[in-house]
Amino acid sequence: MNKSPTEELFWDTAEIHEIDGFWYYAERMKPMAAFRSQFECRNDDVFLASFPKTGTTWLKALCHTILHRHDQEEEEEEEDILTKKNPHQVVPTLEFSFLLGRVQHLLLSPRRRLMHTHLPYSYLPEEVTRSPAAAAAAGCSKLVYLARNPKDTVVSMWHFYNQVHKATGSAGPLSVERAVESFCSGVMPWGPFYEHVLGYWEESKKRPDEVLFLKYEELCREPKEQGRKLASFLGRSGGTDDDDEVEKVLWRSSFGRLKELEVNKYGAVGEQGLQLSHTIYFRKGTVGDWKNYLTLDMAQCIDQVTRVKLQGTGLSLDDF
Ligand code: PAP
Repeated sequence: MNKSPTEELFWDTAEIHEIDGFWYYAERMKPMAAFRSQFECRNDDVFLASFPKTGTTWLKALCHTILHRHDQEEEEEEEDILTKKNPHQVVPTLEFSFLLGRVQHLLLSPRRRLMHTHLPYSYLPEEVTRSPAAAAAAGCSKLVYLARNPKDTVVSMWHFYNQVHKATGSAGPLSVERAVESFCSGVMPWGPFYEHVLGYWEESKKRPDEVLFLKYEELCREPKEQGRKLASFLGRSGGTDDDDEVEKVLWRSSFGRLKELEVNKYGAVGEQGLQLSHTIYFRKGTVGDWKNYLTLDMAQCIDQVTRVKLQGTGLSLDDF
């Protein structure tokens, strides 16, 4: 069967479709469209956005902890929901489950809502992306985007999908060369990567009070500064005297802690018979792991695409 130019097979397994320059899993298109047309925004909503494998799990844990740590006075360790649920269960990715009714409780919750999306900025519901003037008049939700070094993103993604394929038996392992090729071509779910990053980057420059752009590498390099910035953006503390508070948030959300929690060691996430161990979300959690997997040629090829795509945008390779 001939495929139209707007349909492809991602890594020989999953059907993906192109809409307005971005690629999406065919099976996700209905919930995505429902999210886009039916979602009703509240002024105090917090949206997290990220390209896959750029640190979503970390961002979810951080923001949940910042926003809800004080819901219970002197919350004890065992009352921390992250000890019982994986961050993806605590902060759902809306377009995955919008039609399944799984996010109803969140959408109806009287608490400040914390949600995530992998969708590009241009696909978000209009209610979320309304113009600064309209937002200023009506109040506006907040949006936090997390970006990551493209080479580390590719490597993380390569490990992830190979594990998914192993779990589903849908395909054998894919070579890292193929992963790099597909990343650079942009033909991948939620891709192209660079346009995804730039959509949020540009918006963060236009609306810095409502859109915060964070980098995984900066979070690793200067966690306290970045943690404080995030808390302050979300309207929770951020003064220079609350170091303890920031430390607690960082510790609760840290890779080392989350990876060792029972729920993440032995729990699984699943739908339609497929069970993926939560361990899949906690591999290494470091900066620069690409050096262990990419050849010099592959790295140079990604760097070259990165330079071209980021030219004149105010972002550069050195940012990551
Ligand atoms: P997703 O798109 O499937 O939600 P996402 O969480 O964005 O995945 O990315 C997973 C990466 O974040 C993994 O990177 P790695 O493959 O290079 O190791 C994972 O290890 C890393 N990660 C998960 N939790 C944390 C954390 N608390 N701190 C730092 N990195 C983390």
